[in-house]
Amino acid sequence: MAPRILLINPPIYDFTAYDFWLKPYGLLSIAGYLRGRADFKLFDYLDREHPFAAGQKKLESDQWGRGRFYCEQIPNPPCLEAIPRYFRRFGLPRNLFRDFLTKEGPFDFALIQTTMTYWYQGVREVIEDIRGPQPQAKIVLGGNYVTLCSNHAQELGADLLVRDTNLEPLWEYLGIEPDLTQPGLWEAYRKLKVGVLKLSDGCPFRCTYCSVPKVYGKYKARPLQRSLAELELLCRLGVENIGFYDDALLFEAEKVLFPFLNEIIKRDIKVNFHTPNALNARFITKELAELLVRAGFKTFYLGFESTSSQWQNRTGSKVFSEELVRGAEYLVAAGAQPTNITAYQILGHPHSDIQQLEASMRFVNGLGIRGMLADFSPIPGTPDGELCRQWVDMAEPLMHNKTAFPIILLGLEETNRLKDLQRQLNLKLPKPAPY
Ligand code: B12
Ligand code: SF4
Repeated sequence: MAPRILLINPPIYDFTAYDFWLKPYGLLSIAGYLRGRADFKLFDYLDREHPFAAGQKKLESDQWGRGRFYCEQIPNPPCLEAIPRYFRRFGLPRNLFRDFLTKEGPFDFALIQTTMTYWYQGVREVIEDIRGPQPQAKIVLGGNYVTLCSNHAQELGADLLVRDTNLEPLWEYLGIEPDLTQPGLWEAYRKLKVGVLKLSDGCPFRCTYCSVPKVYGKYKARPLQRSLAELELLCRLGVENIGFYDDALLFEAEKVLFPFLNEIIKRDIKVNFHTPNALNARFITKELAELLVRAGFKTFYLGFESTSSQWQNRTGSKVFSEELVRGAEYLVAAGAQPTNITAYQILGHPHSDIQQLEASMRFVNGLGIRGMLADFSPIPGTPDGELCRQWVDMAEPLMHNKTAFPIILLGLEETNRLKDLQRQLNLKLPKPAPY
């Protein structure tokens, strides 16, 4: 008999969380490789199409499929007590999962997605809730937290940790041969409006604040046919918006992205694409900008971080100011709405002294595009994360929290001032024209 496998995307414990095209893509990809070889059930605490969340006005999606999660306020964890922000549990209520287990169990395996390192409390909650009623279920953890904080993750009491991108230990443990040509198991959702795609793994840059180069090694394109099959599957399921999770979506575009976009246009696929994980403006050419817009890209997030050349050079030189200017110009000329183009800038980076953040914010605003402050999360094993040991206990993943770190480094007043300034600058931009 095929093994019964429970897939879980845990709730989030954090100060803030917003459904910015969030899907448990690693988990769904793995389940896809096992399609037809196991009996799957999915419980996604962050599924806003779940009947509990779907009817609630305040949880409704915006025009691109983003929206708020259901949440409950809870006390700050002791190590974050000094952070004057409300701490919350985001996601479906705990009793829904307990009822689900009673109704749908028993399971042979429970596979749990882990994402941000500082979100491990949700993973712990899920493990606790499975252990009681389902003692026979073997619990497997994989994803970012397990990879970056293996020692810490070991203490949560799972049966297997799948680190990095090597999935051999997982196939061996489950005793199933995967079919690596299969797309993600998106049909596990009963209703789906937002999907995710990834055309490549890794990144050719080595930014000092990022873990991607170390975890993924060399940049590698994924097979085009598999990506197209995944896109077709998402469209068949009724998806309207798709976010790309690539770290370097525009790298070697002529080999990877161009063929993909041309195929979308040829097949007349109508779906809105988004790039929450940031594009590199260096690679935006006139031709590429036009193709992106024609293929249906609607929102463009560009990784910029700072206008200071000293800061740029010190952190990996991924993009320079003139490249942002040119990239934004090409996108606008191709028909992208300026207010749907956003440049991310890090807030609370350990080299804030040379970042000239306020000048960078004004520079971005001067281009007529939106700015967004990306709160810095120190990541263990990265040069900048290691630097942060002087301010926080990096062995406690809660201290990697992106809301907390800028406040610890810059102070509450300065953090609030910069956030207010960003809001004011964005308000000065013209309102987007309706689509
Ligand atoms: C997509 C993404 C996002 C999305 C949201 C993702 C989500 N679902 O929550 C967005 C754009 C919103 C986002 C935001 C942020 N992110 Co982010 N993000 C990523 C990214 C690119 C992918 C994460 C992911 O979904 N992986 C799953 C899939 C896509 O990975 P995969 O390669 O197919 O998975 C393989 C293995 O890992 C394994 N696997 C994966 N999952 C599972 C599960 C199981 C059960 C098993 C067995 C195996 C397994 O199997 C796969 C096959 O090889 C990573 C970088 C990266 N490349 O990993 C950063 C990353 C996770 N983000 C990071 C950061 C810093 C942030 C921000 C703080 C940035 C900012 N300042 O705004 C915010 C925080 C948001 C918040 N609310 O706190 C850091 C981690 C920080 C941390 N402390 O953990 C990362 C690692 C990037 C980096 N700079 O190093 N992010
Ligand atoms: S370009 Fe982006 S993904 Fe690549 S190393 Fe820099 S921050 Fe990480």
